[in-house]
Amino acid sequence: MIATLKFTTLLLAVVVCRATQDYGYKDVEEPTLGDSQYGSLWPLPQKVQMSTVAFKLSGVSFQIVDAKESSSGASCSLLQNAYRRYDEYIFPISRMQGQNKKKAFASDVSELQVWITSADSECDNYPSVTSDESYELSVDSPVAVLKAPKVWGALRGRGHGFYKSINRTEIQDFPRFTHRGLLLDSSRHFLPIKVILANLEAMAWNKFNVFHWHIVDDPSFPYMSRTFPQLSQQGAYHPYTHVYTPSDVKMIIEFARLRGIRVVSEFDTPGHTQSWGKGQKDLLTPCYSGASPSGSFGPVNPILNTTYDFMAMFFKEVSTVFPDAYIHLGGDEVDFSCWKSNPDIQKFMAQQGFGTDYSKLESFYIQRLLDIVTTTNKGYMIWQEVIDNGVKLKSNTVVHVWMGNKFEEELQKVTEAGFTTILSAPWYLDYISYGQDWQKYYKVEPLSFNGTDAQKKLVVGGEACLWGEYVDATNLTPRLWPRASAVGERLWSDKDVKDTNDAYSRLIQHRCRMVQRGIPAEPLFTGYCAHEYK
Ligand code: CP6
Repeated sequence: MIATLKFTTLLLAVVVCRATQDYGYKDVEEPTLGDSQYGSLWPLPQKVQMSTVAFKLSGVSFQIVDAKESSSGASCSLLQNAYRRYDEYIFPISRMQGQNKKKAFASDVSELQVWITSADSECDNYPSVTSDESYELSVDSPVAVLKAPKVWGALRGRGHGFYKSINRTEIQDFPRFTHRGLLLDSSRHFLPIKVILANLEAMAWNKFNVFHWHIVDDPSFPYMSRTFPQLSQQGAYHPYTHVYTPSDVKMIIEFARLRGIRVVSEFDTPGHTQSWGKGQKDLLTPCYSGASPSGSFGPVNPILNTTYDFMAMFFKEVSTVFPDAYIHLGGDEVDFSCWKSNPDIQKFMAQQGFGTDYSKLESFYIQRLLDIVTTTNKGYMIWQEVIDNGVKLKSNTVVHVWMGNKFEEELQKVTEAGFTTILSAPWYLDYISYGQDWQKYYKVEPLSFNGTDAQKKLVVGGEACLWGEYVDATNLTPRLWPRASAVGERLWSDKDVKDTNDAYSRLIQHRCRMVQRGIPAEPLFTGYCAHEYK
């Protein structure tokens, strides 16, 4: 799998990139480039002590091993898998070709010992909201030690500066926010599995831990359902090539698990469902033009019992296919015009005493859907409109704040009502502009709203979103990276880590590292990467 990630087979010893400091004139705001005392660390750990004493990793003998005291070892395929990945990143092809037969020097780091300290390493679990991702890394000669209570921390600790040369370092690290997500949209354009996997890998390098899979939407339905195969047969862009089969989905979930990443699927209703209607008769509301049906369809039809029968069966399947404790149920951007045009809906509104308030009808639908999903023992996430419309929610519901205007007020409101929340409003990476917009994402402070400490604790993180209207396999990866890295550091590192000049220096190097490892991350500005050669 990793082999497919390597478009580059570059082999230079140093991983330091420098941009030229003399730009002539500046037409964009430009941070000044100096060397960060933290080298290329990204995202910045909570606590770092780095000395100027540098060690080499001894080429032949360097290895990652289980510490003797570790509660997890050879039988933990998650760890062994991670060792192999990092070994390949550090020594791209020299090992395979049997080169690098140099003898180890006394000053070398010859071993990284990985020590899982808690009795239950959670090796075979899925990552969850409560997973402990903390770790301590001590780099010394001749051995470096990575200590973590659980395997999740060990995964986060790798990826740090294990390059061919490394300073003596002590790191104690843990995330500021527990939910650090990335939304990808596989409906506006089909995203090949390869692209999804490559970006899961890049997510892990940036310490993201949630893949929010906005899998279906209006334009296409690529999820292959066992219970309702006609949904993708009729609703996908292509019934065989542009679908995710059950085994594809399994593979993506396992690939993510091995990197400590949760997969939260979103099946957005009652809006954004045009593609569902192709394979499921009577699911959508027929729109009327005057007294007769116009032939077009609106949101899910909330007044038919068959709708709820379908949803119960569908979400029962989804709850078994996706192991995560949460399902994202959408609930955003419901267009009322079709409901308003339909005489049966009008009659139902009158019977229920909803008057002409269609948000009451929307709430009626969502309420029933939530009750259905509750019977599958899953928690749910929903877009902010659902709470704005006054739907009653289970106390463990995660409210997803996405509307750009006044997100601080929304966070205040949602947390005042006692709900857990995550933020996306400032992080739409599908929007592009000239210049260094990563700084704009970087400068966001999620807790800048008015609220008590208890309210602030309810903000568990955020998600960078890459909506797919203008994105497919050709441009997804460079559009995401390194811009999403800015969000990654904001969600992982301490709130006081906000020096954009220091970030700029580290991010340039981090971006070069991603490029060297085969992720075509776009440049931040003029400059070059040291691993480039003619
Ligand atoms: N698709 C879906 C989208 C958006 C939403 N839902 C969206 C639209 C505009 C902005 C941000 C997001 N493209 N299904 C809303 C959550 Cl600015």
